[in-house]
Amino acid sequence: MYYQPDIETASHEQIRAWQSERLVKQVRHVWDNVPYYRQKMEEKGLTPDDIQSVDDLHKLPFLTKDDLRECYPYGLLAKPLSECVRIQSTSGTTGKRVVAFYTQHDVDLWEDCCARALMATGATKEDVVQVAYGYGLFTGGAGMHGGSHKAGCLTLPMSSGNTDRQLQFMVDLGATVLCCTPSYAEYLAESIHERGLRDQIKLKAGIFGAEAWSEEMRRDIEKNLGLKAYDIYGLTEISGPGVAFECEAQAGMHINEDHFIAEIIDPDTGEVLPEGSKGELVFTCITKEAFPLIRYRTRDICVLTRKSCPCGRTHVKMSKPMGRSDDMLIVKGVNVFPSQIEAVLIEQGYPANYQIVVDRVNHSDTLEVMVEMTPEIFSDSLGKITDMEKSLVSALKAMLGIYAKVKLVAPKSITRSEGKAVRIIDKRKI
Ligand code: DLL
Repeated sequence: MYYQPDIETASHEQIRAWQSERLVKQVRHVWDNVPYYRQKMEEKGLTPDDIQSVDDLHKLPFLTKDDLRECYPYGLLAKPLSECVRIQSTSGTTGKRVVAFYTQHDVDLWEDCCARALMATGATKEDVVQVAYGYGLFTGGAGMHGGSHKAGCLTLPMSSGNTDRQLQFMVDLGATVLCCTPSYAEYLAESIHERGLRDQIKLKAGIFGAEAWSEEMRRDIEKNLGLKAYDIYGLTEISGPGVAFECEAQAGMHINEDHFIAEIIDPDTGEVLPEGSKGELVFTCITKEAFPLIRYRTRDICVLTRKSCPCGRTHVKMSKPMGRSDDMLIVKGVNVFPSQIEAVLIEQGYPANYQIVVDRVNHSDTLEVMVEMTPEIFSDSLGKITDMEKSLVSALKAMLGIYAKVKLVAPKSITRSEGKAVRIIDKRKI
């Protein structure tokens, strides 16, 4: 059983004791096996002996996406490759992807976390779980799939897309739990309504995450799909979905504190902030073997609380992420950095004067890139604009993995700003 009351309702003191013991071991493991992090510790004059408990965590250096890029692909690996059984991946800042490695033990603990998320919705082995997160390098499909197996549910490995097939299986096989992004859940709800299938749907719970969604969206989805909608949070670097998950109280996500230590820091100074402060979420993996990131800066802005939860779980809760301390956008569930778009433009010979417009049309995100031409490119472009745009579309697709509409515009037509360039216009209301 993956609802583990002895762990999930343990006292705060017990949790801290586990964390201290595991942290000390983990720091030693990383020191011994990851020369990059060892050097970072040495630069701060630290050795593993300086870390005796969670109280010493703040002394350790942070890791960021830049460190991941510098160490790509194997530089942060803490186990021999021969002991790894899986990679998952997500986009990085300038083209280099984030590649996370897992031993079998790591896959197991990740799936345990996802199983906990499922059990928190009341799922049992009588349930039919439709996993409509993408399968493949993205962690959504694989994580929830493994969690569903562990929880003993009948698992429908649908992956994302192919809405007709999703709905056919949902009806024919009587799916009771739906796992997908909240925007896809909205789209499915609309398709169900259009096809008049509402009476044939048996869904009772949905586990939606990987992107920001509002309470208003929650109410809409709950009403239109006739289910209770739960939030789930995670990131590839730390394992994937299931780092934190909502319980029946639907008021914040419990972080699996027996595996991850969470801190909130001031994104500008790096100073650790007291409970209840809004700041950047930082994670330390204390049980992972292959890719055990220490003090990893997620760039997600949120608040942590230890207020007691009616569900009885004692693990600290995080609020929904309220934004980011970097410029990452999530479009159709895919992480997109303006720097990736800029790199493509420069590589294709365009000046880096562009504007990204993100919108949500019919419950689906749209991405448009307006690219300013130089006077030379402009005078050369007569009759060739469509081809030039097409070639940028395919270069962007190769970089980002999703379609972006491209519009080439005349020199000096993108409004100049007096301060920082306005690169992103996000029209979605979240
Ligand atoms: O999105 C893992 C995941 C899959 C989580 C399925 C939940 C469900 P990445 O692609 O690495 O991993 O993106 C991680 O997505 O830093 C947040 O900015 C954002 N994010 C994830 N879950 C939520 C959520 C997966 N529930 C990045 N609410 C994170 C808001 C979320 N943002």
